[in-house]
Order: sequence, then C-alpha cells, then structure tokens
Amino acid sequence: MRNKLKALFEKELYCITAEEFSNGKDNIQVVKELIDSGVKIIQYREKDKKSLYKYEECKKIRELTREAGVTFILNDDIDIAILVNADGVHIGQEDIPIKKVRELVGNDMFIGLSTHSSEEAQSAVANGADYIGVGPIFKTSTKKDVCDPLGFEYLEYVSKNIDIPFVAIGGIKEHNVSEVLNHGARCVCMISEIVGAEDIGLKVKRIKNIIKNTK
Ligand code: 3NM
Repeated sequence: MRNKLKALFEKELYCITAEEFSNGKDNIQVVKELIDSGVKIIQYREKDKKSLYKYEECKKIRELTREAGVTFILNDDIDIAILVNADGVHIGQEDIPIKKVRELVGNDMFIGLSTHSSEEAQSAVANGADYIGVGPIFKTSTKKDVCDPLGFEYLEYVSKNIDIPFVAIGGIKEHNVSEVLNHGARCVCMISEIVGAEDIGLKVKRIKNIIKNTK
C-alpha cells in the first residue's frame, strides 16, 4: 500500500470537493470537470450535508471515478466509504482512532490522517496511517477549525523524517505551489483554488504544468 501511494502521490495534484466554494456548481459537476481535466486523486469532503445526500453523491462519484481510473477518497464518512467501495478514507485528529478505522475498512482501503505537528506525524506512522496530510502551510479559510499556518518548517520536517507518503495542504494556490514543492512536497492538495476556479480545466492544466516543471 505504501509504495502504491508513494507512486500515486509522486508529483501529483490532489483535489478535494467543497460545494460551498464551487460557485454554484454541484459536486457531481465539479468531479466531472476534475476528471476531464486529468485530476487523478479526488476526495469528497462535505461537513454539513445529510448522510443520505452524501451517500447518493458518493455513489455517483464512485461510478465516475471508477470509469476514469481515478482514486476516490472519502473524508470522515467511513460508513459511506465502505458502502460505495471508495479507495481510501481521510480522517482528522478528533475522529475515531486509526486502529479502529482499520478494523472497519480492512487492509484494502487506505487511511489518510490530517497532521499538524511532528508528534502527530510520528503517532500517525506508529498507528498505521497509510499517508498523512501536512498543513496548513498557508492561511486558509476553507477549513474552519484548523490551527494557524505552519509555513514550511513542518513540511520540511516530514519530507526529511517521515517514511510514509504525505500531501501538503492549506492555502495552496497556483502562485505558491512551486514554493511548496521546493520545500519537500511531492503531492499538493487544494480545495478553493480548484473548485472555485472560473475554468477548472484551465486551472488544473496550469497547476499540473507547474508541478511537472518543478524539480
Ligand atoms: N485540511 P484550501 S487545511 C481540508 O491543514 C484542510 O489539515 C487542512 O483548503 C489541514 O485549499 C484544509 O482552500 C483546507 O486552502 C484546504
């Protein structure tokens, strides 16, 4: 799993849905545009919607991502992830402990965990996370209860000391993505910059080009 994820996250763009920032488009429309633009990793993240609504959307997104060979990850909703056969789940520090999540999802579904400090990163590894989120790098207003921006120090710590795949997140935009890559990230995660773009296809194309051309 670790090697598979390392390859998946190698110089890649990881996109997360958020209808509230999608300029009136629904998640299905956004996911179609992401897939058409060549995005390979999509996470469904909706904090305030009812389970039935999320389940129906995720069923549809699973079909679309499966057809396109795109990795589909669900945020928080382990039950929906199991029901729709997602590729992975992503959880936070205050969710069910990873070892318990593992009991539910088994070894075929990967588990990602948001981390914000070296202690959290080490604990994620010790508890069997398959990858970690590293952030917030910059200020973000997309995630409500997140800590202050961490800058590059924690990202550099992870890139040098943590042996599982990781993705950088938080306030990452087209204009600062190369800096994030230059500080050790191989995979960058974005919400508002992508789903809120006037032309998602064009935005993804430009960002993927920057990723490709940064060492
Ligand atoms: N997790 P945007 S920051 C979902 O640091 C999320 O763990 C974060 O949104 C973390 O790209 C974040 O719009 C929000 O800044 C990222």
